[in-house]
Formats: sequence, C-alpha cells, structure tokens
Amino acid sequence: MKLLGLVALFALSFAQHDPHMKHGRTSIVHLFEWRWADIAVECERYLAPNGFGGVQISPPCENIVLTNPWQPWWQRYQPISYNLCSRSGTEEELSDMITRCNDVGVNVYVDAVINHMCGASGGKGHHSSCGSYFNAENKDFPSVPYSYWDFNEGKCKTSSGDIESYQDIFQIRDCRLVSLLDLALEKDYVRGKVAQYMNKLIDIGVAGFRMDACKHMWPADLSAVYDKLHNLSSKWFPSDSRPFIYQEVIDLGGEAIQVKEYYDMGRVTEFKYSAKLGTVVRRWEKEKMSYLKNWGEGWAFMPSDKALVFVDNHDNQRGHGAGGASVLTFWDARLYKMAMGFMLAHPYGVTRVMSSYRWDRLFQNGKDLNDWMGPPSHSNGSTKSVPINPDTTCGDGWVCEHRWRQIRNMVKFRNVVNGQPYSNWWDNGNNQIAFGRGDRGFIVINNDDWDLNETLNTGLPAGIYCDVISGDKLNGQCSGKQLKVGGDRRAQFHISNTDEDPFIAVHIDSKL
Ligand code: 5J7
Ligand code: CA
Repeated sequence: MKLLGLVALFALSFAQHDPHMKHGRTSIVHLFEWRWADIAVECERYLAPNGFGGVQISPPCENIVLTNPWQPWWQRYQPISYNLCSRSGTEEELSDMITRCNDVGVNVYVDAVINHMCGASGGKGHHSSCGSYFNAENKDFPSVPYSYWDFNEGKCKTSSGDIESYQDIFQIRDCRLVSLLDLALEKDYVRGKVAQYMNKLIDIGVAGFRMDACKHMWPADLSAVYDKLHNLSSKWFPSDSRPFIYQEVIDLGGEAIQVKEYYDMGRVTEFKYSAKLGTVVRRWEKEKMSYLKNWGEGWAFMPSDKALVFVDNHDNQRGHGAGGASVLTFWDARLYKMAMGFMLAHPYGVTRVMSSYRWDRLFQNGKDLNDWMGPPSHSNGSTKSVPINPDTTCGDGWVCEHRWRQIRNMVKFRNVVNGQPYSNWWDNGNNQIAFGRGDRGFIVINNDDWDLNETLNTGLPAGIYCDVISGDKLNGQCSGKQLKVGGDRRAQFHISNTDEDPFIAVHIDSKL
C-alpha cells in the first residue's frame, strides 16, 4: 500500500513533463498569431505528413484591443476574460481546429496567460476581442467575473505597485509586471476560475499548456492550479494522461528567481540555450562550434528531461526578452538554419520550432521601433490568412520557417533518431563539427571560413544516403548531395564554406 502510494506519487510528479506526442514525433511548432482555421488545414496538409508532433497556439482567450500602438502582438498577453474569441478566431473555429489536428495526430498546446489581466491603464468599455465590458481602473472583469478582491492589492510593497527590482522575490510575484493587473493566485476562487478555463480547453482536446510568465507566480500557487486540471480527453489520449506543462521562466542567471523552483511541476523553458547557441553560431565572445561537444547540462543548463528548448521565441526574436542581440532568427537565415540543424540533431530537451511573420524593422540607436507590430492584417484589423505558394512557401508576410526544407527535414531527422545515443563526435578544434545519433543519423557542420574535407565515422550502415539539407529523397531519388558510407561506416565529406547551407545531414530513412 505504502509502496503503491509512492509509485503513484512518482508517476504523478513526472507526468506533466510528457508531451504525449503521437507516432514517434518529437517537435512542437509555434504558429505565432496564426488563425485557427489556418492551423486546422496546416495540421492536415503539412504538420502531420511531415512529422510535427504538436503546435503551440497564441492565447485563445479574450484580450484587450489596443490602439496605441495599433493592435500590437502583446495585446494577446492582456486577458479580459476566458471567453474563447480573439483575432485568431471564434470558439467554434478553435474547437474545430483542435479536433482536426488531433484527428491527424498533431497535439495542440495552449499559451496560457494566468498571472495577470490587462494593464492598469487599460481603461474601461468594450475594447476587447469578444466585446466584453471591463473596467481596469476598478479592476472589474464581469465576464470572468473578477473584481478588486481577486487582485494582489496591498500585498505589493513597492510605491508604484509595479515590479521595481528583480532581486526581490515578493515584488516579482506579488507586484504588477509592467503595470499588468496581478491576479491573487493564492485565492481558491482565482485558482478555480483559471482551472475552469484550462479544463474547458482540455475537455475540447488540447494536450497541454505553455504557461506564460511563471517567474511572476509562486510555484505553490501554480501547483495548486495544476492539481485541479483534468486528465487529457480519452477521445485522443490514453486514460490517466496528465496535461503537458511547459513553464516560461526566463533565467539567464543574476536574478532572485531560478528555473529549478519549477522543475517538479512540469518542463521549463531553457532561455540559456537560445542565448548561448546564438552566441556560438555567430562566433561571438570567442565561442567556437567545437565547444558544443558537451552542450546541454555541460553548459550549466537544466537537466534535459526538464527542458523545453528553442533557437528563438516570439519574444526574444524581436529584441524583447532574454538573450538580446545574440538570438538568431529568420532575419539571419543562413546561420539560423545551421543552429536549427544543430538543435534538432542534438538529444537535449523537447524542441520547439518558431514560425513567424515578417514586420517592417526600423532600427534607431540599435532599437527596433516596430518590434510591436502584430501579424499581417487587413485594414479592418483582422488577421490575414496564410496563403501557400506553388513552391510550398508561405505568402503575405508569413515566414513559415517550419516549411523551409532544411528545418522541415531536420524535424523528421529528430523523429528518426529519437532515443538513440549521442555518438561519434568529431571537431577540428575550431568551427567544424560532426556527430551522430547511434546508427540512425549523422550531421556535419562547417561554420569555419574554409572548406571542410574529412573522412568521418558516421555510425551508419553502408550505403548511399541522400543529404536532407541540400535536397530531399523522393521516390527513391535524391534531389541534393549524395553520400557514400562504406562497410567501415566511414564516409568522405566535403562542405565548402561558401555553400548556401554549409552543413550535411543524413539518416536511415534518407538511405537510397
Ligand atoms: C517578464 C520577465 O520576467 C522577463 O524576464 C522578460 O524578459 C519579459 C517579461 C515580460 O513578460 C510579459 C508577459 C505577458 O504575458 C505580458 C507582458 O506584457 C509581458 C512583458 O511586458 C514582459 O516584459 C517586457 O519585456 C522585457 C524585456 C522588459 O524588460 C519589460 O520591461 C517588458 O517591457 C515592456 O513591454 C515595456 O516596458 C512596456 O513599455 C511595453 O508596453 C511592454 C510590451 O509588452 C511586451 O513586450 C510583452 C512581452 C512578453 C514577453 C513574454 O516573455 C511573453 O511570454 C509575453 C509577452
Ligand atoms: Ca504575479
């Protein structure tokens, strides 16, 4: 009996770290600001066929509609109620999308904003995405309902009521983050309302949550909310499946709050991964690719089984948030693809692929004045849908990094090598590296300013392989470079530093 209890406790405490992906799939794609109707078709026509395990969606709840600046992306991080309407679509469209993605084995993870509601200066009226009335001055949100008593008034000791120091854990958790009205998550009523919102989403089929701004919530309060959550819908998931939880905690060191406080309840975003990988691939601060040999815990990152990793996210790709200028994005496409290739080949963490929209960058004194811009939209403010070009890329300002051949094929690579050991590392002491994943995959990267010419042990069975970076294996034919692996598992690599993509990746499914 006692033992059973212990086993149950053990199972429970790690259950929320499992993304429950189907068919051996391993990566999540963040379709930032996409409309639900577009995500539904993307699941069916692209994500499922190409082995994406899940999609992270923008906050589906009702949010404030701002006019200065005009409808910025961050308005979706200022909830007005838990009604399910936003510029991504209606509740019906959301529910239809979740059903259709689940039906093709693609999980849906919801960006959940539960630390706060809108800003204290958000005014009053009906300027909200479902048209619900609210009054930010009185802290009145009748569509939830929340009133004055549901916010952290009195608890916060700063004169402004806002967070003033990131060295004081009480300020960080109990004061307003940049004036956003801070919910009193120690109240059972507030926990109940938040859990009701999340349970509604679980019941219509979502597989988990990206928890926004967890640094600003007490771990015990989060734990109490998670304990109220239902198991995943038995329509699509095994019975007793817990929701996958990944918590956004930005910890680059130097602040009072550390990621380790959140490990027990779910996974945690590893922002050091994004910041450091950008620094290495850019070769800043005397970093070299060869130093990546002990990437992961060896770089003082969190344990791999706690980590959710990414090259960039919606926040740090526009210079907000952690990592600063080192973070690689689609704007630096050549280096970005190389970093994505490395991440997806490397066994550390659960990987998330960013899928962005373009905006008009306008730098002044090193700051992008247009970093606020929302998604491609019509003149009435509604979000444009994502058109697909004949060459499978996206139009109308949607970048669709997840559709870039190099990235799409590395998502598949990660599925193919899943569970295989990190093996056969090689480097030239500089910026040329190679490693494999057991006997199922091998990647070689040349980030030096000269050619790579090496014969390396790939770990792969003998045969001719198709490089999935320069091309595709289609109907037994290779449209890119071919690689011959001998009976001794060795192969000769040549990668010019002037190649469009100076890296090569092969795996057991790309064998011709
Ligand atoms: C919180 C952190 O603890 C942190 O380390 C960080 O890098 C960013 C944030 C942060 O999180 C938010 C979460 C939300 O749900 C909503 C938010 O508005 C924020 C948020 O604003 C925020 O911090 C912004 O970015 C930091 C780099 C700055 O240091 C902060 O001052 C703050 O900047 C503010 O951004 C400006 O001061 C203010 O004038 C402006 O109106 C506001 C615009 O909103 C955002 O930029 C939203 C950012 C955001 C970040 C996230 O990580 C996220 O998940 C969602 C939104
Ligand atoms: Ca808080």
